[in-house]
Amino acid sequence: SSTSKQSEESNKVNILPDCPETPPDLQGPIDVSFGHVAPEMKKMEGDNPLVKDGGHYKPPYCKALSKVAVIIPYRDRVEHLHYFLEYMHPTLQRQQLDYAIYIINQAGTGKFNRAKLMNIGYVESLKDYNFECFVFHDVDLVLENDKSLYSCPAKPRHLSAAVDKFNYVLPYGAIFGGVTELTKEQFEKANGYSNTFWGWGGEDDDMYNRVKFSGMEISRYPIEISRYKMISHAREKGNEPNPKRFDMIRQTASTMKTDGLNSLSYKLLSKEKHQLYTNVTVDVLVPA
Ligand code: UDH
Repeated sequence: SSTSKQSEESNKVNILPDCPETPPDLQGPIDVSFGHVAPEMKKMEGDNPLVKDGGHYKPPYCKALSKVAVIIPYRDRVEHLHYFLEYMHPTLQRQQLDYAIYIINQAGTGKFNRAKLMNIGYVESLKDYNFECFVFHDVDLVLENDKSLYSCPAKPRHLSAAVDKFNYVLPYGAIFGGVTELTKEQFEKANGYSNTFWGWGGEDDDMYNRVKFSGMEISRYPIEISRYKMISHAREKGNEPNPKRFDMIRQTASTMKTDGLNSLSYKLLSKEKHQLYTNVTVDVLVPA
C-alpha cells in the first residue's frame, strides 16, 4: 500500500549510520599553493558534483556528526574566493561534514566591518537550515591539514593557530582571529561579535574577551595540525586600521551586553544560491 511505501521511504532516511568519529578518507597534510591561476567556477562546479544548493554538502553514505555553516566576511576578493573554494570544498567533504559555505558580501565602498558581517552570516544561515556549528573564516586563509576538523568541540576553538605569514608560530596566546568556530549556544552566550568595529583590527580581540567574560575558554588543535597558508594581498581602501580599537577592547565587559546579536541591524540586498556557495549581499549601514 502507499502508506507502507511512505514509511519505507522515511525509514531509508533514518537508517543512514552515523559517520565515524574519525573520517576514513583524511590525508593529513595538503599541498596548498597560489602560484597557479585559480580555476574557473565552472571547472570547480564540475569537480564538486555533490555540493549544491548554495554550497551545501551532506555525506551520502552516513549521517554527519555536525551541521556546519562556514561564514566568510567578504568584499571584492574574487581571486581569493576561487582559491578558497578550490581547496576547501574537497577538504570539507573528506571531513564528512554536513556543511554549507556563506559569502557575506558588504555592499558599497564604506568602511569594512568584518565582525558585523559574521553576525549577519550567523543570522542568515540559520534562516536556511538548523546549523549547530559556525566557522568564521577569512577568505584568504586555506587549511593545510585536513585533520583539523571543522566540527565544534566543547569549547570555542581558534583554528588558524599556525599561519605561514607568521612563520607558523602562534603570534600571541589570546589571538582569536582568522578562523574560529563556536556552537550556536556558545555564540549566543557571547552575544555574537560587536557591530561597532569599523575598519581593520580589534574585533577579534573583542571576541576573545566576549568568550572569556561569558565564562568560556578557547581551545586549539596541536600546532602541527592547525596550519594555514595566507593569500598575500595589499590592504584595501576602506579597511584602514581602526584607531579606536585599543580603547574599545578595554570596554568589552560592559559593551558586550548591548552591542552584538541583540542589537544587529542591516539591510539584506540579495541572497543567491550558487552551486558552490550562498552569496548574501548586505548593506551594513555604515555610519555617516
Ligand atoms: N575582507 C574582504 N575585503 C576587504 C577587506 C577584508 O573580503 O576589502 C575580508 C576577507 O575575508 C579577509 C578578512 O576580511 O580575509 C580580513 O581582512 P584582511 O585580510 O584585510 O586582514 P589581514 O589582517 O590583513 O589578513 C591586513 C592587511 C595586510 C596588509 C599587509 C601588506 N603586506
